[in-house]
Amino acid sequence: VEEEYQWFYEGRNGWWQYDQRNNLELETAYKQGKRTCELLIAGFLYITDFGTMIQLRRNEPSRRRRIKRDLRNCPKKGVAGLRLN
Ligand code: V3L
Repeated sequence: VEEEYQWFYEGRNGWWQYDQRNNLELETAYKQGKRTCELLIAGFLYITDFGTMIQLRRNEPSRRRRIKRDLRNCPKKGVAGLRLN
């Protein structure tokens, strides 16, 4: 059964859906009540903070993006950099 909610990170003028693996990592940590979750994205470690709802690159924290948990079918640019259409 597909989950109703999904995790997104901010792009220019819109939101990108996290890929399936990272989404599962985030959703599991979130439901466990963890404050943060570490993700490996294209070879870089990122920290997502559920308090601030920010993703940042661990060794370059100025690289930061807002994140959100929203309905799966909300408006989005695509999935993990792969555009819709
Ligand atoms: N999942 C996949 N790729 C990511 C993620 C993530 N959670 N976070 C960052 N990147 P930074 P527009 C994004 C990619 O934050 O046109 C989009 O997926 C990020 O990709 O500085 O601005 C698009 O592919 C970027 O290429 O560490 O909306 C692309 O930006 C790179 O990691 C353009 O999107 C550095 O991000």
